[in-house]
Amino acid sequence: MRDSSLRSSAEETALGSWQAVPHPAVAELVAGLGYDFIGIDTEHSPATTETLANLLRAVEAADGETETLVRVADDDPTTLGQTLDLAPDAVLVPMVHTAEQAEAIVEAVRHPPAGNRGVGTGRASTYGRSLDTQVEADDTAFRTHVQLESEQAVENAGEIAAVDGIDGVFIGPIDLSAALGCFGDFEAERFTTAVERAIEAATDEGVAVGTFAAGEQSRERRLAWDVDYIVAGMDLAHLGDGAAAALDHAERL
Ligand code: 3PY
Repeated sequence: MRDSSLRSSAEETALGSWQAVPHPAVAELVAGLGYDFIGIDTEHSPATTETLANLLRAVEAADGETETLVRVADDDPTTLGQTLDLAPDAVLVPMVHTAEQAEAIVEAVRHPPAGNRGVGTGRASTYGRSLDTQVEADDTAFRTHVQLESEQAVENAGEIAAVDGIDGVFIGPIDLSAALGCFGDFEAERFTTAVERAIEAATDEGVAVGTFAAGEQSRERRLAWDVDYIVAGMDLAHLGDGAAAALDHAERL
């Protein structure tokens, strides 16, 4: 099994929290709670590259041990390069459907000669002061995870996971259920079959497997899946649940 820091240990599932509210206070608060990682969303959030830099700083300042997994907006090489210049621990690329797409992603995140990522003078190279080590450490400084969330992606899960440079796959339950025509029905046979297939294929290739499990029911169910890391909490859900519960309580007094 290839080592992945998104796995606490072989027996223990790494637990993360998802950040969609792009404010450093949220990153700092949640990172101080003891999660193994914070997943920072830039696909479905208003976070800009500039805000992302401050979120990463806030997580690091909070305890120095919580890892950062940034979900990028897309697989565009510019998006990937700009994100990696900010030095997250891992990137998560959404909507990856084929091994060819995964290969192109690996090429985009590696500097020459392995790939074609441009050399930047960002955080990852301490603002240009360690360009040489940044390029040398290229393959080990961060990990690359891809999101499987379509029928085609599940069919190709083994090939995608086998691409050299892919460190993990992440099952997107909502999009996968939508793609399979059973949106939100996580008990549907075609959904559970697809999930089992994706997990088995990726595990056979020795890469980490993660997924969302941010609600109580999904935490219970998906911790039983053979996955290495889960997103166990989500800022917007906590805020909504807490606000609704406070209102409900006040109205009943
Ligand atoms: C999924 O669950 O499919 C997601 O990617 C949610 O953003």
